[in-house]
Parts: sequence; C-alpha cells; structure tokens
Amino acid sequence: MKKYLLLLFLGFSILFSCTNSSSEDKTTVAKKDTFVTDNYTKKEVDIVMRDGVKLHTTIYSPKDKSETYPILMQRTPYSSRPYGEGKMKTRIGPNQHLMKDKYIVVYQDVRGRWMSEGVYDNMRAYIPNKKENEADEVSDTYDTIDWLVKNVENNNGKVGTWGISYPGHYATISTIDAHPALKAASPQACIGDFFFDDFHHNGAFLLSYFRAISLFGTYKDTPTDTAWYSFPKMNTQDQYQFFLDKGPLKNLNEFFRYDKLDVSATQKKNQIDDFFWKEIVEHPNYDEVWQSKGIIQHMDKVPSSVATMIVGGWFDAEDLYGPLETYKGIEKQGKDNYNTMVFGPWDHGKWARTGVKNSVGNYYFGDSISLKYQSEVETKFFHHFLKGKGDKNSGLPEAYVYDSGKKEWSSYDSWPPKNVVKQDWFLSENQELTTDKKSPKGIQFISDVKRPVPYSEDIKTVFTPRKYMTDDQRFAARRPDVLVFETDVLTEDFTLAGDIMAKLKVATTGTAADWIVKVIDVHPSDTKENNDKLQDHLKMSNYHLMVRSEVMRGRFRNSFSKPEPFTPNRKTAVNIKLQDVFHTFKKGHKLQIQVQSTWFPLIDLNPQTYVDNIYKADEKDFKTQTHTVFTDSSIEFSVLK
Ligand code: PG9
Repeated sequence: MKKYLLLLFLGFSILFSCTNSSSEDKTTVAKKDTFVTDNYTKKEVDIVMRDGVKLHTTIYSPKDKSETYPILMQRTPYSSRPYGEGKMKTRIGPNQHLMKDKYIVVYQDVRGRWMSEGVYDNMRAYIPNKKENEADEVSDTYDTIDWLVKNVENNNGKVGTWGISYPGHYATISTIDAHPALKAASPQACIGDFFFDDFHHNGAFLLSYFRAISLFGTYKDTPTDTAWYSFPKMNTQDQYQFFLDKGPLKNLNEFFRYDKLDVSATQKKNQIDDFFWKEIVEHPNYDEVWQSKGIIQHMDKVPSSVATMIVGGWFDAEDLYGPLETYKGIEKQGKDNYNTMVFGPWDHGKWARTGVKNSVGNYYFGDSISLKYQSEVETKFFHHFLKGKGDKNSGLPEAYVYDSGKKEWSSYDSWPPKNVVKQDWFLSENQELTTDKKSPKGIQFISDVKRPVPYSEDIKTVFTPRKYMTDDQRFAARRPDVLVFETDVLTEDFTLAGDIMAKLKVATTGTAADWIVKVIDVHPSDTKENNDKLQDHLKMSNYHLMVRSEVMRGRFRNSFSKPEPFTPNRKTAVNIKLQDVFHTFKKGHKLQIQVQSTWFPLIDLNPQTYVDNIYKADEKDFKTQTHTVFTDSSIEFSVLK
C-alpha cells in the first residue's frame, strides 16, 4: 500500500510541478511579453528627407531617463507596424539581450513603402554624385540619422544599424557615405545584387519566387497602414505540376495584371501592371538596370569609422551571395576597417530565432546555436561599439564560422583561412570523383523539358525556397538525367573552406542549356543519428546532404550582359562558381557531385533552343535535347590544410 501511496504522491508532484512550471512559464512568458510596454515609450514621426519626401519613423525610447542611450535602427520595406498610439511591438531590436540592455530602437518604412511617402524602387540604385536635393537610400539614411541624433531625447550620439535580408540591404546602404554618428552596422543575409541573390542565380530566374513578386511590384501612391498588394492564387500545393502546366513564363503575365485599367482584350493579354515583374521580364540580361542596383560595387565607400559585422547562413537559399560578397567587398578596399563575418548552420535569418533546436529542414545541427550567437556575439558587437570602448579590441574574431560537417565553430583571422589550397577533382566515366585526370570521354543524358528534374520531393507551394538547401539528394541521384560522381569512402576528414569552381566541359544538341552542380555529403549507411526533424520517408542512413549547389544559365557562360547560344554538339567550357562553404566531409563519408540541366520549379525551364528573351519564349521553343558532360570537367575545391 505504501508503494502505491508513494507513486500517487510522485504522480501528483510531477503533475503539480509541470502545471506549476507551466503556470510559472505562463507568468514568465506574460512578463516577457509586456517588457517593451513596461520599459519603453513609443513615438511615430514623419522625418522630411532632403527632397521633401516624408519617411514614417517609429521610435522606441527607454522610460528610464537616468542615462543616455545609443540608437539602434532598422530601415525596412516590410513595415514598422504596429502603427498607432499605444500599440507596441512585443520584441524590439536585434535580440532580447539588447532589448533588455536598453537602447533607443528605431524602425523606418523606406521610401514608397507602407506609411512613408515617395515611390518605391527595388534595390534603388545608389547615386554617387547627387545633385542638390537629389535623394536615394543612402541620403535617406544619412538624413534620418542626422534628424535622430539632433532630435531624439537621451541619445548618446552613437548609432547602429541592423537588418536581415531586405532590411539587411538597407543596413549595408547605411555604411556608404555614412553619417559620422554611425559607429556599427550589421548587415545580415543582406541582398547584394538581384541578379545573383533571391530572384536570379547566374541569370536563371527563380520561378520559386513567383508568389513574392507582387509584394515588391504592386504600385501604391499614398501612405497606408494596411497591405495594398495581394498574392497570386495558385489553388494548388503541387507547384511542380502547376508551373509545368503553365508552360512558358509569359503565361504567368496574367497574374500580374490588375485589371484596374480599361484596356482592349488584346492589349490586356500582354499587359503587365506589376512594375517589378515588368522589370524582370524586360531585362533578362545583366544590363544597366540590374548593374546600377547592385550594391557590392560600392563597398569601397564604407568609411573606417563604421564597424561592420556581416552575418549569414551557410544554408541560406535567399541571400548567400550578398553577405559573402559584402564582407569580401569591404575587405577588398584594404582600408583599416573593422570588418568581420559570422556564418553559421542556418537558413534565411534563423540566427534571430529563439528556439533551442537548430535544424535546416531535415538536418539537425545542435541546440542553442542561435541563442549563443545572440548572447555571445551579436550583443557583444553592438555593446562594444555603441556603449563600450569602440576600439578594434572587441574580443570577437575576424571570421567566426561554423563547420557544418564537424558541427562546431572555428575562428580565423581571415576568410577564407590562409591555409587553404585549391585542388582539382575530375569527373570520371565510371561515376568516380577523382584527382586523376582521365582522357576525356562524353557522358550523355536526355534533358526532357516535359519531365524536368524536381528540386525537391516536397509537394508544397512555397513563398520563397528554403528547406531544399539541406535536402537529401537520393531522389535526384537515381534519375537518368542526373549525372553522379563520388569519391571512395573517405579514410580521413576532408575540409572545404571557401568557394568552389565547377569547370565543366559540355555539349548539347540544342543551342541553349542550364547547368546545375551540387556538392553532397554522403553519410555512412550505418548512421543511426535520426532526429525528430526528419520527414517520415527519410533516414540518416546514407543521407545525401546537399552542402552547396548552383546553376549557370549557359547563355551567360562568357558574360552576364552579352548572352550567347551554344553551337550544337560543340564541346564548350562552362564555369560555375558555387558560393563558399565551411564543411568537413568526415572519415567514413563520401563526397558526391551531381550534374543536371533542370531544377524545377526552383528555377524556370530553359527552352534549350536559344531565344533572345526566355520571358517571352513560346511553347514551340521548348525542346528536349541530349546533353553531354566530358570527363575532363573538374571541380576546384578550396581545401583546408
Ligand atoms: N531577400 C528576401 C526576399 C527578397 C525579395 C523577395 C522575397 C524575399 C527578404 O527580404 O527576406
């Protein structure tokens, strides 16, 4: 009897402790949710820019007026809501440590977005020598900071900027011709160039971004606190079939016509109202429009008075080119800038999340990786430069990078590390990946435009692609139109640290083709480390982890601005730069390369016959072709010695 009473007591105590802790949790959660309203006031002002346009700016100031505070600012196209007296965000700033440390936190709707006046332009081009009262995002940032430090009570005269993705781009903008009060900037997953980030990769259109277009291309002419755009209705979760059935890209124009204008049926057929889709359709090549918008070219205009910490995720499907090239661009100018980078095992913006478990799709990396980054890195960076000494001894490394194979952080005084050597591995006819160069043989496959290689096994219509970056690639490896090359089982660890250059030698029976290369970590079959993130049909046994992937639209092989057709059946060089990795292929694993020519609907279908503008191609232009990859093709790795 005593035993049962003890069990009963234990049962009640566990139940009580759970409810108690959950009620504690509830209290804690409730307390956390009112921290901003308990400790900050909010004010909304319209700051007048040099050309008279007013930008709506929301200012959260600590109630405690006993000290002065730095300003942390984010400029965004995604709104500074909630708008209106007494409506407050529950979280402010880059992370909760900084929120509790107390800063003046500012959010601004950029020109032409939400409650701000003006006309929006995607990645508005920087104007180096502005005329009197001529404005761009750089001058908007300068004018805003100037107003803030002169008008916001209790500021200590020091400003920091931060943002992820598009807001990350505006953080990069803040560093150009920076205001003297700007002391620290952290562009994170920052867009560098829309021809290599987000909407295009090396000229191929990211069809998987289809639903995001109208977010940035719907015109508005007055400030508004409610969304003025709407998303195309696909009425299906099977985006592969949807886009395959839709056929040529021009058949998507119907989704970007808002029928607000009374036009004739014929004109209606070709009319595009969405100004972003029109820009994409009318500018298929890397022309002046895209070039002028690219921000990397201006990284020589970042003064050494601004400390920069560029943050990115090794598995970021949206903006990987941007943060890497932003860091390298500032490094290249060679001035004595304090410029650092942090790259972790994250997909887009995941480092800002507060969940304990860190995974990308099916692949689990570990616990509290983001939380430690927030408390030990990001908070330290802003505290040092905005509240602390502000010298170069921040205690943070030049490059703080996570090895996605070993699943551990490393610090280097440069990126890539100095002890990296380039090493060529060749594709061989018996599907080997080897350092021995063999006599060139052609390996053929049929690239069928009616049955393109899926980029994912998931039946899911995405807003932007994310999860595929660590997806298992066995589904592709077992298709006849995906060429597979792999090493023997590794007898020792093999670490890649830096970019990868695929130097393909190819031919096609057609006059146009895309070339996709994937770098894959093949896990041992006896791996038992399954995790609860794994989709049911997957096991870690023999998991083919995609470490890096990239496409080159073949017409741009020699120039992104001057596209060229292929000559049928002529052996042609196509080089594809794959973005940096930091990954150890551990002993017992294999390194695999996959080569294919379709990747659907991550990217749009290449007609495989040369047309001037694929966005205007007709059904008849799309033809199945036979492609050839020659075995003097090689992959140049950056190997850590
Ligand atoms: N760079 C991301 C994005 C841009 C455009 C469309 C969709 C996503 C971002 O700002 O999150």
